[in-house]
Amino acid sequence: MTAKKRVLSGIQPSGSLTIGNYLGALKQWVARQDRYDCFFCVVDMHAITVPQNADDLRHKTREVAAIYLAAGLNPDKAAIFVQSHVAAHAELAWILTCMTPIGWLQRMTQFKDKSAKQQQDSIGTGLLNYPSLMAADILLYQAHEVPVGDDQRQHLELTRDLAQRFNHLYGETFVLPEAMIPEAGARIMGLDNPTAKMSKSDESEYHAVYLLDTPDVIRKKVMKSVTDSGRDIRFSDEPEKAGVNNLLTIYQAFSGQSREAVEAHFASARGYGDLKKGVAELIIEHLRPLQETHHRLMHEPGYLDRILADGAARAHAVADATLARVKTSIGFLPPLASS
Ligand code: ATP
Ligand code: LTN
Repeated sequence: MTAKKRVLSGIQPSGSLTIGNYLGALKQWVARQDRYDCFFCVVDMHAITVPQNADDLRHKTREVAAIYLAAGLNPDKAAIFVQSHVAAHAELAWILTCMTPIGWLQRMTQFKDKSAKQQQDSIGTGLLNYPSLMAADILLYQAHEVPVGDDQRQHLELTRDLAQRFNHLYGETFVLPEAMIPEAGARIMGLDNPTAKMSKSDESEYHAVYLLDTPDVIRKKVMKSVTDSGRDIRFSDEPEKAGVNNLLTIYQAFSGQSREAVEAHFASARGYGDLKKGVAELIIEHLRPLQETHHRLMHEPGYLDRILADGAARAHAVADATLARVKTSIGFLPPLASS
């Protein structure tokens, strides 16, 4: 029997998860859990690269873990854990930080976007170093595949470059990971501004559909979404059709249908109102079971915490072995066990 390939991915507990997080990442994770050896973490150490309130961070960390389960991840198959519970992430991140040229980090689109939103003198160094930590997350587990949305493509390239650099300097150590980006739903755009990526930390009221939004709120947000002044319901790259394209993409990704089938479905629609109604109802229908399970899990914190403890133990076993090899390779003196 050949060993299963490894998969690792994570989401930051930096806000409430959106349908972008679900379609770009979570849905692909669930689809892989039977065929791969999976590790999924709640990346709280990444979340603190921008300021977080301590109580909110604790709450969001549990909430995100509960959403992983509610979305269909099975803790008997996939290891589900919190990044900061496995110290090897911080240790390997430091080692990789020392090997990461600053220029690589300064070129990252996410760094440029997020640092532009902050006062120059309050940008934490962690925001710049973020990709070295992400590389550590992935390389510790020798992950072959990393299912993520389109915005993470650049970070995966950097991870591969770092792995190659390390392997070249110290001998074959790391598997070179590949980004797995879904065909539909890899880049869901903001409902209020279809030229910007939907993001969980955007504070505008009509920007994102959150996975835990009530049906009424979902209807309201989708009905208010920005479209154009026409009535042509088709997929399109034209900038003015970005809103309609985004709604059709959301429909396609949730329904699993082809583009042609989605366009055919809306061929007899009377206008964008019908399109919006169709999209809102499909989202509501898909999120209902997830919301019910999530609600139940948040009332069982003991159960959730046990799953996270078990996940961290499984993560430790793999991560600590990789870290030990790395430390030996680079020349760290192994400590003698105390007597
Ligand atoms: P933040 O706004 O806090 O930066 P985010 O919403 O961009 O957060 P992340 O935690 O950075 O979410 O991303 C988690 C996963 O969800 C990643 O794989 C990312 O590519 C994916 N993802 C995030 N937003 C979208 C989106 N709009 N469309 C598709 N995938 C997305
Ligand atoms: N940077 C990612 C979150 C993330 C991640 C990872 C994704 C942190 N570590 C490891 C995949 C693998 C983001 O979505 N902003």
